[in-house]
Amino acid sequence: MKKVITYGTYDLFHEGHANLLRRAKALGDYLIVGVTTDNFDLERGKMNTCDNVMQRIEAVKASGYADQIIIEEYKGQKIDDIQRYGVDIFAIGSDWEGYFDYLKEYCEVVYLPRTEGISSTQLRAERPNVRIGLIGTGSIARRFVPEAAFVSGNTVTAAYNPDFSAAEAFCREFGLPLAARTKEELFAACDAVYIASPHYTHYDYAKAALDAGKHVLCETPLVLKRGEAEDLYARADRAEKVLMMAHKTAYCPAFGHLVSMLKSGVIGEIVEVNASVTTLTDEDSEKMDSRRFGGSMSENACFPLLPVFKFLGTDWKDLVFYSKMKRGVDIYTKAVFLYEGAVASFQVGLGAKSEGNMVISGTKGYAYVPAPWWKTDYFELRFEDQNLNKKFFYPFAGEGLRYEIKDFISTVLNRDYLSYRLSRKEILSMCEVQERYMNGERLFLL
Ligand code: C2G
Repeated sequence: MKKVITYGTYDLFHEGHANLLRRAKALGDYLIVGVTTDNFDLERGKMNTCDNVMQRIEAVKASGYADQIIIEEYKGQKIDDIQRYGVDIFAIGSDWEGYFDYLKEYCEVVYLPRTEGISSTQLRAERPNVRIGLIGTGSIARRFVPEAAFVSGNTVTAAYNPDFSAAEAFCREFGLPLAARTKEELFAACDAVYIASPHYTHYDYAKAALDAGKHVLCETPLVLKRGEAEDLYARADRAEKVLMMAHKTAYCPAFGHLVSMLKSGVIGEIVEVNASVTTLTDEDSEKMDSRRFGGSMSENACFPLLPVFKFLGTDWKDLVFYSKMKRGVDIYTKAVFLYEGAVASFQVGLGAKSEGNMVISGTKGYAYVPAPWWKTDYFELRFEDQNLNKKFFYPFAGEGLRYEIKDFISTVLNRDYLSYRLSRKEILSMCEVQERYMNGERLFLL
């Protein structure tokens, strides 16, 4: 019996895929089809698949050509599969011509003609598209536009800045069609906004956008008061629009895996979380301006608050802040949370530097995430018996914003899609911590 194997993503299964499978099957008697997992696609930079792995497997099955379906989850797996299943022929579309010649050592390699005029990319482009308007054209917006291009189902159509010339220059540089003169003009040109303006302006912009019926993706911190966040969520619910905080760590693959792994008990009961984020900043920067609610807490605290809440919850018993001030802003703050049976702390700084790592301690071992932990592709689990230590690697492509953008677009397009990476409760608690800090509750000055 001649065994043939072929691989693919098979997103939005189409005639080209069916032709390929038919031709592959005709090369032998038994066809094995490898379907890539969502994680493997993320790893090889495919951010734009619309169907998940189960839907893609179902589509291959429904074609009727596959005698066996397997999943492809790691680089180099093809060599293992060919040997494990005793494969005679590896077949793939001619768009890969030459690329898989290294498999000739293990079996025959056949490049089959590709069907012209149809592709998943083309089908994805015909699907509903979310038009995004940018509010604010600073450094984070500059990173957002190229990152959004990796995610299907969106187009950045316009940008607004109260300083119109800045918006114009930005649109020219990034090839955006419209520099809006007013918020209203921006709203008219988009379905969703990405708010990347200074944080003291977030509430007003988010409110205006939601009331205009736009979905909102807002940079951290969402707002600095719990009541304001509650009000924004009420508006989002009334308008049936998505309100999401753009917290890149919450959506990046490594952090998600770390959360699920530790929740499964691998380091035992968690007794302490400590994380630090310091970014030395020019004293004259807006981020250090007391009139604009600048400072280390408002700029950076949303990052370490994420692991604190993910691992210990939002039900803390006590919270104390220690701050070093300069010109009316905190240049360095340490916060300590007391929980039932655990403690958490974090350090944030704009005017003092510290090691930016994260350690989560448990009764059986600890997790260590090296600096900068908030955009990590790697973490370690460490134990008393060092032979048990393990290192884990996950993709963190580019600036890492593409992961949150992907979740935002999926949530907007598939209203039943539940983004579980960062809950409303956690976001409200982040705002509450900011508010307590601004009110000087349990704050000690150094
Ligand atoms: N294909 C085709 N004609 C098209 C489109 C795709 O013949 N118009 C073929 C591709 O050449 C490939 C298969 O259909 O053999 C699956 O294509 P994709 O889903 O795009 O998967 P791909 O990214 O090519 O992954 O490990 C995965 C493999 O490397 C292939």
